[in-house]
Amino acid sequence: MSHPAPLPAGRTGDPPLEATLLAALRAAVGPSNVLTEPDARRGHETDWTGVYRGIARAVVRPRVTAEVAAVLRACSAAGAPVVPQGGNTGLVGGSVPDPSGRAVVLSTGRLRTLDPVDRASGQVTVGAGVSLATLQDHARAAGFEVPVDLGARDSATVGGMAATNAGGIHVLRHGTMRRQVVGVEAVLASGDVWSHLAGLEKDNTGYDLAGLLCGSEGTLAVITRLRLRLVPALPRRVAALLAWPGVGAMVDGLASLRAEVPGLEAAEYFVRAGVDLVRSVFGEPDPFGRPHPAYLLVEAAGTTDPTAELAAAVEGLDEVLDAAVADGPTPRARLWRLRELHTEALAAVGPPRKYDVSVPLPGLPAFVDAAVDLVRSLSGARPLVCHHFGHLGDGNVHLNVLGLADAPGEDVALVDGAVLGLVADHGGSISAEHGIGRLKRPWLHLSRTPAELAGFAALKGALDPAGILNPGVLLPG
Ligand code: FAD
Ligand code: 2HG
Ligand code: ZN
Repeated sequence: MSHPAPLPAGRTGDPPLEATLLAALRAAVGPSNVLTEPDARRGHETDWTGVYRGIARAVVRPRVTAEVAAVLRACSAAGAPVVPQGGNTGLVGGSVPDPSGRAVVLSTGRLRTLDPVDRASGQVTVGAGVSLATLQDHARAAGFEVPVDLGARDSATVGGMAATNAGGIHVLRHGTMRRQVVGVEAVLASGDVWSHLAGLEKDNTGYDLAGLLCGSEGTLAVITRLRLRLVPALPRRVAALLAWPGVGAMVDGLASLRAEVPGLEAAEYFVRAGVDLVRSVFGEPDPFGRPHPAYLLVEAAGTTDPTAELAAAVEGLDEVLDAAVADGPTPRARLWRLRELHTEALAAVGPPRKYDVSVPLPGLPAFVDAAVDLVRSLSGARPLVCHHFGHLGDGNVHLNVLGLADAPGEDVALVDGAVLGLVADHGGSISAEHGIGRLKRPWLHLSRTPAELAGFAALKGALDPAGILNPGVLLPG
């Protein structure tokens, strides 16, 4: 049996209340699923980037919805904050506790039910803790595909993806996670359960609670199950890496590709500095015999082979400097590694400061130039370097600034304010797909009006009046 860890300094602790809470949590999920030992908690206390580190009072691992409800009732009674956590791959610090040692981490890893795919509706009901990769295998075995895909697929959970309204590499074809969610089961701070999983395509019976929870980042309820839309698996696919003289040329070229290749599923961009970084960290081969300023990785899929259609469209693009076509799984995966390894390569030389932003597509080339110049101009004793890459079709740029890892908080805030202010000046959003979390919480006013923020506060107050669900995340303090 595990024993309660000693209270860390600064933890509020009326011992009888602490004992009551732990006893209630153990009664809710079984003693072996209440982790209080530091070694057992550790992996749940630090986020993927390693930047956000906290202390959990306990990590609880419920297996079914009723257990989640019992955990939330116990935490509500004790006034204990609750941090819902899925695969802990989030990139904005929203999935880990703060350093106070007061919060209980509710890990969804054991909520792993996987119903058979409903072939008639093309939908599936799935537990929040199921990883994307597991769901992909399940869907493919039935001839379907999960519409959302992203690099963290082996660990990211469907609950976390809904809670962050994840985007990824297929948004241009299928939209973000919110569009795939046709039903939800979730537990409120009170322990009350919302369950609306029929997945009716037509269901005009009031507020869209499933949609409300998408992007709520664990602040309104704990998602326990989801009814998700699938799409038919397309058997034929082709990828191509296209080299360009710059980002502006790529944006123009992408407009033609979208018009001429109806099966286009992905359009991801990166630039030479990113290729150099990925090659230096992972030893990947250079995709072409010579370096190029900018690269666009496109993929098309269909019931018939889309290669000829894609090749014809590429042929008509004047500004393409080089092209590599990959129509088998292995060469395609090789091209994708160049794009998907950016995050890990940056982590290896970082940690970087991450700015996941979106801007209107026509203004994207000017925006990235301005961002790179701005960051350079903010360099102090140590130079700041701004990498950028992203989901071009969605106007989604991932700016990653290196050189701020050990900088004082006020210097980091200065760069945050300048970069995110630039985004707002370009008519963009300060969070395209990763969410607000702790990272961007002070800057939410750049993308939301006071009236909208008042609406957020009203919703939060109605659903979680004591504010126990993920305090310090998303909502301005
Ligand atoms: P966590 O990190 O555990 O949690 C994220 C947030 O959701 C937290 O606020 C948490 O409290 C809340 N939450 C988690 N589960 C629940 C639940 N069941 N109920 C209520 N709240 C919950 N993101 C993209 O959008 N597109 C990408 O292309 C992409 N690529 C990535 C590549 C890499 C290599 C990495 C490391 C991350 C990437 N991400 C991407 C970010 C991340 O994978 C997504 O945000 C993902 O949706 C997080 O899922 P998770 O299960 O890990 O959630
Ligand atoms: C991606 O698109 C992810 O690869 C991560 O959203 C982006 O590392 C990043 O900034
Ligand atoms: Zn992304």
